[in-house]
Amino acid sequence: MPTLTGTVLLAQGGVYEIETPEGTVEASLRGRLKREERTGDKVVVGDVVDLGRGSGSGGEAWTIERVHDRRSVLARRAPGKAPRAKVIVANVDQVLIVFAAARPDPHLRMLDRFLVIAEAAELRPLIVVNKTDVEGEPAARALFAPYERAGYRVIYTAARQGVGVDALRDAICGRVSALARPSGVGKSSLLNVVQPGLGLRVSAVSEAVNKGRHTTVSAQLIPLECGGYVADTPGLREVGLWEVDLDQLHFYFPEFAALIDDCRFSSCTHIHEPGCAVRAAADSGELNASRYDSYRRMMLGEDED
Ligand SMILES: Nc1nc2c(ncn2[C@@H]2O[C@H](COP(=O)(O)OP(=O)(O)OP(=O)(O)O)[C@@H](O)[C@H]2O)c(=O)[nH]1
Ligand SMILES: [Mg+2]
Ligand SMILES: [Zn+2]
Repeated sequence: MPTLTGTVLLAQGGVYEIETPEGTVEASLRGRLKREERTGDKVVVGDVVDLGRGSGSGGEAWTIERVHDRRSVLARRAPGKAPRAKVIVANVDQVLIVFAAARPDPHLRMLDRFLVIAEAAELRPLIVVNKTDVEGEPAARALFAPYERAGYRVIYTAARQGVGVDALRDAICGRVSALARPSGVGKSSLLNVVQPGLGLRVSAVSEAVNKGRHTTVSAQLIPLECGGYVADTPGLREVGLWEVDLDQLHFYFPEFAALIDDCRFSSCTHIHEPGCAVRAAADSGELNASRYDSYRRMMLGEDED
């Protein structure tokens, strides 16, 4: 019965834009699926769906008949009293975390939070450091060295000069990458050089920073000519840490792994216990102090900003 299978690129006001082998089509939810919809995340960006022809107001129209099982999700907390997940993007392979080396200065606390969100969702994080031309690549590399030491892959780019673009292209082609980034880091500029012809609007940095919000309004999947998609989800900042089990938090800081077995207590939270190997390593400089501080703030709930 399904005549076409495709990937949801955009979901807005009950209309879904779907990329299919026959081009991009618009579809609505079939009546039955619509009635099942409770949380607004029955069909989200990134979903693979089967389409059928149904009768719409203007005659024949595409309707979404079935949603394929999701292999991964990024969810945020739904508004309301009871904690409930609202899926914002489905079928993500990796989280592409973009910061600028300068202008705006990287907010490392936010980077650490994005990394924990990715780790908790079991999605591979990839860090992109753009605008390395501003203060030079060595300065950028020094700033992000703790992340490379922790085992994360960091790609250094300068969108204006086209530096690092091949490495970025290799890392995102053929995969679904969810973007996590503050405003004004050069996301649109980078994607425009990764894929000439995309024509994303580039904003003046001062304007973006002053407004304090993203220029991109709704979640959307950007198809790459080389295969794969980039999911630009302005809501990723709101994904937050609500779903992260604090007992597990130390596992989401990979460079802690070699240390925690040496803590005196197996239940060590690495905050106040005597004989804590993690704190000792932070004190001696073996562990990056800023990373440890991020951990401590998340544990103590001091991380809201
Ligand atoms: N020096 C330098 N400036 C850059 C680079 N990439 C982007 N910019 C500038 O940074 C500003 C913001 O670039 P955008 O590409 O619009 O950034 P964005 O992350 O898409 O911004 P929003 O969508 O507003 O959040 C623009 O003035 C760009 O010209 C870079 O590699 N080096
Ligand atoms: Mg932009
Ligand atoms: Zn400890």
